[in-house]
Amino acid sequence: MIVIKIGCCVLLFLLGSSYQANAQFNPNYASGRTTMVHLFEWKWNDIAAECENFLGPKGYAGVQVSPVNENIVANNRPWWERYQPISYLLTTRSGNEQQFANMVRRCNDVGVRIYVDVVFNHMAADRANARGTAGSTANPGSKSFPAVPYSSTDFHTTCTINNYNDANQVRNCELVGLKDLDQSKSWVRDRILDFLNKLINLGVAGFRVDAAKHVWPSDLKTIYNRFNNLNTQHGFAAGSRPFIYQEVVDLGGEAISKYEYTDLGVVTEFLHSASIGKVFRGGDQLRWLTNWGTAWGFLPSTSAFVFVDNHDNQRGHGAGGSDVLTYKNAKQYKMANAFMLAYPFGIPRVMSSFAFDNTDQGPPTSDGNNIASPIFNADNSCSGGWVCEHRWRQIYNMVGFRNIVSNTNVQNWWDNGSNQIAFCRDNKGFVAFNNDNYDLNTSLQTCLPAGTYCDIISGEKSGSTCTGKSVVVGSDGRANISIRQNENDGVFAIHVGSKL
Ligand code: AAO
Repeated sequence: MIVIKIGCCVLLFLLGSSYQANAQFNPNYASGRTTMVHLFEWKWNDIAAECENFLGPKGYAGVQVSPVNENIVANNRPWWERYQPISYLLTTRSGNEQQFANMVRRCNDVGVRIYVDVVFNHMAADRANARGTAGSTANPGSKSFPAVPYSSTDFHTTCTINNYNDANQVRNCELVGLKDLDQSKSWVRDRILDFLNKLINLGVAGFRVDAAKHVWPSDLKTIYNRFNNLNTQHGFAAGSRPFIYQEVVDLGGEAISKYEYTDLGVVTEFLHSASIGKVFRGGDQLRWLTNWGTAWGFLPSTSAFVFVDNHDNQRGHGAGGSDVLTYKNAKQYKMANAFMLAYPFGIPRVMSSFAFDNTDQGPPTSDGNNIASPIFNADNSCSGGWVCEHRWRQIYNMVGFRNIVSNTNVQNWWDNGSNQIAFCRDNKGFVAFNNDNYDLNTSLQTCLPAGTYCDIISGEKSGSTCTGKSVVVGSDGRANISIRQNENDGVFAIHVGSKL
């Protein structure tokens, strides 16, 4: 420990394990990148190609991949079978270990990091003749998972979570019947660490910790502190620690608080998802967004992992309720994503979905079992059952916007007293929104140098022309901004890179 005294104040610089714990807040993104995408249920080979063909070139920083370890095979192959582990073998419907390793290598090579959704709160729930995606068998009813191996002594005693006001119950009982591992046991910790350190050695940059709310923070701390450093052969600086973002649902009013986890890593901010959905659905006025952040009850920016929707709440699982916006409300969804990406708050994740009609429906398949690859259209969009929100111009161009304006501040906030707002990010970018049912058409301060700029929402720069709306910024930084109420998009955005 180094102690420095300055006048009245004593600053302590802690080295060693607590220094390492701090580094768990850093996503380890390649320089100049800011935003990850969840490629929900994609196959490893398809993600590798997507890193090279689209994500790298468009400036995405990383990919959250679906769980990588062996899961139970459930009838009709619902998406949620992947949250019922059978073993830590790296074989799922997304691919095998060799394909996973190859994906991590290829993505890192083009500056796109891989984050794994890791499920270690629990194993699979009761099921007769349980069989996994790598061919392992188990008997969840007797808590026997021989392919790890785990036996009944590795689990908490059987009880059901039905009261979220009882923290002991939430952490020691079974979430929807999933066999609840006891992470205070050294055998259990060692198996989890073998699994996670193997992923680190394969080159991943961090983890989404599934159901972290259901694990004791003290047990998580012990596990996190034993993570290996990131693999320097994948371009990480020596001593880099895995990025940790923990799934803790806290909309208020329950026994467990998100703040119990902020010392350990970043935490999912579900209030951000619920609030941004409410605003852009018209339940709150856009002008109130002027203090977006902790004033809304959110975690501090550096602790907050933010998203418009996730794989649960886009289909009514988990938390956020009917306020959550999804691809099914395309105009408002694009506006919410554009605001999340334009405003300097939190560590954002873009959702990329497959289309669904019911909440259990799994990803598109070729034969009812094997996951089908997305089909790419000439305009960058996907078909074959894949929505690919991350390939919507209005979203990927705002990822580019966030990269360009990073480390700048909000300036010149403007609103019309209702649902039209605009702001600058220093002199790097300008964005405007119209969620009123009448046109926005007025002169606004863009803070940008004089010139003609291409709106990256209605189109994009193509050589020396713009495929969408363009605008002339005068020598005073002002421009006439127009977003008509009947336009496809309620956003207008320009930045120093979109100058013609
Ligand atoms: C499936 C079947 C079940 C079956 C089970 C076992 O659907 O019927 O019993 O298998 O055979 C996913 C699916 C589950 C699926 C599971 C296993 O969503 O349907 O069960 O795989 O295959 C809680 C947890 C949170 C969890 C969320 C879904 O705290 O960790 O439930 N999310 C993660 C994953 C998720 C996964 C798992 C965990 C399990 O992202 O995909 O499950 O690995 C309150 C609490 C929340 C709680 C919700 C649950 O939320 O605060 O902590 O989330 O209840 O409903 C308002 C409140 C809000 C409240 C919410 C809902 O919004 O403000 O606080 O209402 O009541």
